[in-house]
Amino acid sequence: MPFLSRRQLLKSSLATAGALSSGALLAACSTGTETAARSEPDFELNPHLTDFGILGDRLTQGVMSYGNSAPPPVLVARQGEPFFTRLNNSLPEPTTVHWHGMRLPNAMDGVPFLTQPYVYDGESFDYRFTPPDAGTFWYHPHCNTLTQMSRGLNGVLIVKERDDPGFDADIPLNLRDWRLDREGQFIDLYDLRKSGKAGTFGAVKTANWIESPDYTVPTGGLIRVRVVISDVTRIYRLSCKGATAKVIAVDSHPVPEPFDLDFDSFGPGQRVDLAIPVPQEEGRTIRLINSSSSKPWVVASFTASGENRKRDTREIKPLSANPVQKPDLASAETLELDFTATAEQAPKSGYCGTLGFSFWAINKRAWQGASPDPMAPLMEFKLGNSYVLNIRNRTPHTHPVHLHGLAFQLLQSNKRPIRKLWTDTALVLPDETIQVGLVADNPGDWLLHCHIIEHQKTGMSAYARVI
Ligand SMILES: [Cu+2]
Repeated sequence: MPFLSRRQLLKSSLATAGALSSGALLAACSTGTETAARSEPDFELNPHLTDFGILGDRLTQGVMSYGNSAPPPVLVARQGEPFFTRLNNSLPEPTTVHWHGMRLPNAMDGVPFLTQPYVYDGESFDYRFTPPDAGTFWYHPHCNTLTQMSRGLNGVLIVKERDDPGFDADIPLNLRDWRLDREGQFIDLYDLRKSGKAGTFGAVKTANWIESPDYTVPTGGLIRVRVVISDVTRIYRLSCKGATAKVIAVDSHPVPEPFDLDFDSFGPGQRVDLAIPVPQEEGRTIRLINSSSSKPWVVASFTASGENRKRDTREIKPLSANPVQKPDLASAETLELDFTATAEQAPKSGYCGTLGFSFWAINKRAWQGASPDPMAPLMEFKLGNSYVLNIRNRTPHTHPVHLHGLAFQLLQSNKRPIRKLWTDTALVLPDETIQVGLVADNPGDWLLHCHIIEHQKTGMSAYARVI
């Protein structure tokens, strides 16, 4: 896999600094001031190669994890309080950390060549930001992404609300597949023919690196389950048996009125927070089920145990909204984004884990998402202005369309009724046009890409500049 040498990088990092808007640098500086007094990180992430028993005692070799152990740690931050994580790279290749869904200073966004240089083996990088929003987020590399994520580098980040919403248990579920053979060893991480279609799926399906784990939860309690779809390909269609699960947040943002989980679809990169009333009888089990493939399976289950907490389902209330600015639709400029297939071709330059082909494009441009000479931005937003984007999927496959650094609101679809939720990742169906609105309130260069990583890495990537 080709990577830039340090010498090549010196040239490109100057270009990166030039590409950053002065606003982005200002934002980065202000974060530094806020946290200047804090020299000790809240967390250290040490990406490294290890062996791990995903299939029990058949140790999988060449797994990547972030902690001193595996799976990657669940990081916890607090809304409105400085958060500081140090990345110490112990992999034999460069990496970075992207904080998915986080509205943060551009220099902390973790995209090589666009927002920061590579972090090589033996080097460290400090990520400092203050999360404005509470909710469920996640973190992953944006360098050699398909390999590093497929081998294990994707973890959950919880930003706690200022006021405790009062659940009896809080369970993160990191959902992902593994491309393993029966002996538990990695097979080819993708099949190029599938990259030009829905993407390549893994055979071993896990939650928190366990196949169908069962968690003990308080009898009669109210539990919060934070589902994170960290898989590189799979779209989930979730339902719950044994209890009525209420959706209380999607993609970190609380929903105005909790609604029943009813075979709702969530794509790679997306999160859904569920409030689930546990049965009042000890030993009863709740099952979270995925039905997006021909054979549905239990993603995870929860078994009631201990004294009856006798919580009332009417205690499930909307969470406090995050402080997101609503777009002014009357003054908003409308931009068109066409997601299409493209003529198959090899990219001009191949860095940072390119798959060596282009199959996809946004507005007729195919980009691998990371190269020493970034293409011009796909669109420029004026800082503080409102925009409407018509995201048009002209392909026969569903695409989870992710925008870094900014939250946007789903407005309408030409195919189906949709909830006007706030998000960072819109799941756009074949032949669907989803209209979204946003305020460009965060300066910098923000990546826009499909979160099916094979699509991202074969052309379905671009970036927006807020200046
Ligand atoms: Cu896609």
